[in-house]
Amino acid sequence: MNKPIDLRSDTVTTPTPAMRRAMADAVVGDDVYGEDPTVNRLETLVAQRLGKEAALFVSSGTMGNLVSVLSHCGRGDELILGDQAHIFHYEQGGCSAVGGVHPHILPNHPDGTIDLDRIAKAIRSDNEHYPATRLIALENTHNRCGGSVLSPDYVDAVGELARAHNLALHIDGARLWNAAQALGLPPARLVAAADSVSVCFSKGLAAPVGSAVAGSQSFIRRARRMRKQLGGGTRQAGVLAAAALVALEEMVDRLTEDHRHARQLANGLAALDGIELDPTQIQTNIVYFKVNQPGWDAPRLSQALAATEIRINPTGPNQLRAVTHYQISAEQVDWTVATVQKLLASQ
Ligand code: TLP
Repeated sequence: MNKPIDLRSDTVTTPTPAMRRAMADAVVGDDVYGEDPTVNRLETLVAQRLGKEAALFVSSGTMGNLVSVLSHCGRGDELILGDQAHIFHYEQGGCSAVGGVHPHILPNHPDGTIDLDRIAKAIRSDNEHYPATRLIALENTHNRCGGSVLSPDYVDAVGELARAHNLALHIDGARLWNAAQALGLPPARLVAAADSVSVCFSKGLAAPVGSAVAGSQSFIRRARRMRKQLGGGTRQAGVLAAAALVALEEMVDRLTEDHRHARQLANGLAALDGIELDPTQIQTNIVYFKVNQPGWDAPRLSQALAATEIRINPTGPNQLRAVTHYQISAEQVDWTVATVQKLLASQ
């Protein structure tokens, strides 16, 4: 068996041979002067794929989200987002720490949505006591909601609500490519209602580094300034953009394989005594499951698996998350299920 079997995240993927070749051969220039032809080509392609006027290469998904929030909001402005959002949980509170932006969290449903009427009620009226609501943020696919996919109709409805109140809509699309594959729709359709989108090349698409934000020309002009302010104006970034171009051109269609492996893993685990999960809920490449066997909890199972070179992170006292990706095969999935079964049976 090919080991380690690293299911901690799709961020662990390493670049493909085609990416390494493209990186070595990349034509580069100084991107702060706008003179890196490979970065420019990537930004044009991303804007096209997302149906937006322009795009900007950034270092990470976290930077893409922060640059977007800073471009839409000033200090003291309010951002409405789900209580399970990556921006809220895993980005060092950057919106408030760096931007002075006030997060207004609303409950996410398990499918990643937030009730429209809750959003409508959360939008502040014009009153000197209140912060000014400026932005709504959604996440697609939704990481902490099990890789769930937001429907284009839902996103459109949130966009309509945002426009009716003169607010902007941002989509954290770190795994938008997975959502598009799962729905069989072009990514642009999924973000038609959004004023800004961030997407990643370094998750399921296996590029070593890089994300992008997309939106109108005026949004991207501001985003360029915000990226510079954060220290993210990089120079010969074409070596990275070259890998991201391969990611976009060669790695999107194969995401359905990761989704198939996630369903295989979920079906296998769901059949085991001591494991709790509903495999019908798996839509993309993320599988959350619970261990409820006496004597076992998530940290212990994670450690026992690590000792067999299978890496799965605990995400709560009894919950773990496994993520399938380019470097996980069907055989490794079966091996993982069999190992979990053996461990739980051994006490
Ligand atoms: N998510 C990582 C961890 O940070 C949890 C993972 O392993 O899933 N948006 C979403 C929805 C994400 O899942 C992530 C990464 C990001 C943004 C941030 O991307 P990076 O890691 O490039 O800053």
